Amino acid sequence: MPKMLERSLEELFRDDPERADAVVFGRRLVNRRGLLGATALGGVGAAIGATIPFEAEMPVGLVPAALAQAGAAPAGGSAKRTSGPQILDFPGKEKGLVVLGERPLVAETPEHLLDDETTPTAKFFIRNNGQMPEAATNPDAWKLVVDGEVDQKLELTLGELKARFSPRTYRMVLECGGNGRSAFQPEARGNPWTNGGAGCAEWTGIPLADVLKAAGVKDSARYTAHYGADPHLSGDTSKDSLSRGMRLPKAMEEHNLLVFAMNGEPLPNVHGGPLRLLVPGWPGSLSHKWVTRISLRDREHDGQGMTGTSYRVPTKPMVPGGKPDEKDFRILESMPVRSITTSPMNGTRLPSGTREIPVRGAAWAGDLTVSRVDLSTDFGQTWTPATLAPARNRYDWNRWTAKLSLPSDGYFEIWTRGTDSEGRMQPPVAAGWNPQGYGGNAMHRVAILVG
Ligand SMILES: Nc1nc2c(c(=O)[nH]1)N[C@H]1C(S)=C(S)[C@@H](COP(=O)(O)O)O[C@H]1N2
Ligand SMILES: [Mo]
Repeated sequence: MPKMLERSLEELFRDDPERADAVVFGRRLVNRRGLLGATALGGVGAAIGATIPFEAEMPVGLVPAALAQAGAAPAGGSAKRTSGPQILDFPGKEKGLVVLGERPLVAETPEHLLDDETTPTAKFFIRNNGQMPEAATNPDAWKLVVDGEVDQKLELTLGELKARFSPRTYRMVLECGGNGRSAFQPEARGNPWTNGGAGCAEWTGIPLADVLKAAGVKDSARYTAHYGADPHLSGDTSKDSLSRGMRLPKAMEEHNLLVFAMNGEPLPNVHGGPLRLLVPGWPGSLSHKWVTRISLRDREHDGQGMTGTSYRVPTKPMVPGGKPDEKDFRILESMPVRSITTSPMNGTRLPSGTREIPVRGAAWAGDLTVSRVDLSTDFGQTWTPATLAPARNRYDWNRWTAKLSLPSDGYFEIWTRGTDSEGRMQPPVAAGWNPQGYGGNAMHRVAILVG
């Protein structure tokens, strides 16, 4: 259908969901509530071009996934966007990543490109806050300083790090704190990620804890502070483009690595090479790229990205779109559970008569583990469990598979819902609105058309 109509429907759903529902699902409203004539814009047929076998189960006000995410178009109805998605053109990156911002460079991986067991570097999302530094000509000469609340300040080159400590390799999810943001209504401030601000690669590096222990962690140490070589966007050398930190107990976990290789290759510049931190489970912003200094502090860090509403979420529900009271905010730590369908792709058309469909995807849950993934094709009335492949190590994702049956031809949505090891499930819509849209983990919905 034409882009203009998609846009206006999206806007209508946002501004007046009841009326939008009446426009798109006019026929259902006639049957159930007698509100509208059956001719309202031709109802379902005009909007989607198919019957909806489970139309009666469709929640009022739901934007059909086929309209909200038509093709590879980003979800969330960002009114700023008038044309289709901008596809990233960057050396070493596959075509298909979607640019969310050019300065600084930010690009996400649409869900269907996260279909590999291990996310190839060519498909891995990019998130910069500042300017990208020049690629290092002599990686082993890269310098890291460890100072602050330590017995002995350390200054190590990457070469020395590799020689002095034993590297580990883990497959771990790296996820931006704002992943899922585009599902918030009203729109939250920041890059409008769908679910593509995440990837799961094999990271090789030196455990941060080993290096901190070598420096000698003082009793007074409470928090880390991370610094890197990327200049602030403004060029102002007195400002950091980012400087975040974490509580000491998290910092001492064995999976935090000072990474120098990604998927078996030297860490590329765009991902923070030659040296970055990888702190799994918590917002990606802790995984400092081009890392030059890690300082231990005797109090919560107050660097760029630690204050105000940055990487913070409300401790009590706030009115969506309302004014934040910063005293009711806490630092976002573990990321929430998320499951994505990586095949079929949103908008897939299947031959008439298809009654069974293989579905696969991935799920992860911050510091926790995934206890189950369930799928629905009838707008959440009934659920089918997926089979989870085991995680290789802590912080790995679980790949999952399922077979779903379809009762007839028509328009369906595949909904996937992850449950974490504490029993928390993904909500159908983004819950817990906050000004910068963190923690949005609405269920992933994929539209398919049979026939
Ligand atoms: N030095 C530095 N490190 C950084 C950033 C940055 O802008 N500068 N962005 C952070 C954010 S917000 C995320 S989500 C991840 C993204 O890592 P990637 O670009 O390798 O995917 O890097 C983090 N590390
Ligand atoms: Mo991020």
